[in-house]
Amino acid sequence: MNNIKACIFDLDGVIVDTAIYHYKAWRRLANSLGFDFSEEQNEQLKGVSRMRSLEIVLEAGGITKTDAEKEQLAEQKNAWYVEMINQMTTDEILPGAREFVQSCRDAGIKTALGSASKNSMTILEKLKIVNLFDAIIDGNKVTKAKPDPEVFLKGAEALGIEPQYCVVFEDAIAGVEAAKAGGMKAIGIGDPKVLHEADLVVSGLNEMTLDKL
Ligand code: B16
Ligand code: MG
Repeated sequence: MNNIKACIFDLDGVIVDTAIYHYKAWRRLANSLGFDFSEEQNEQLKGVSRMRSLEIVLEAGGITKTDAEKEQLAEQKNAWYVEMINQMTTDEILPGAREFVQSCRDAGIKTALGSASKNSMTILEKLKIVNLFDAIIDGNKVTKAKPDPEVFLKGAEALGIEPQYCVVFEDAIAGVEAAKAGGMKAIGIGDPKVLHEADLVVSGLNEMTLDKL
């Protein structure tokens, strides 16, 4: 992976783990509609956009809703989710995340956030790490969800670095695919068997060092 000039980080599952809060909010929504939603089913929602997540939850309950109803349900889930992330503290940054992003910056490598979440800014503020990123591209700035490369291409553009010099850190299969589709390198965070399309897989940013780039 020579010549890396920029690192683009996914948020949920890479810098912080908000999956538990997403799960609690989706489960509460499912319960309010009369069915349960398991932690196992929740796995399918990682890295997936809010509306697509809602569709998966409704499918699990065998429920159909109109578009207007879906908007309302997604809004309700988000309100519950936001209530929880507003309580987050700096302790919730994943091990090694702050240190690795900072080491990239110290080495002159540009850094960006590339997340599907429309709540990225709130989370970064709670963790007090807004300033770790030269560019922040989140769910409010993109129209196409991963595996479409839009979020990462916009990140590269904002940094002024061509895709071939960028590496993306991702915990979701769709995110690794998005990086590859954008002509970038991908480092998976998680299980190598799941993220087999990645150029390298580590268990967390605490395992990353600049010489692995
Ligand atoms: P929101 P990432 C993703 O974040 C989450 O993994 C996914 O579970 C969530 O549905 C999505 O953001 C949208 O989040 O409802 O807050 O806009 O992994 O792309 O950082
Ligand atoms: Mg993720």
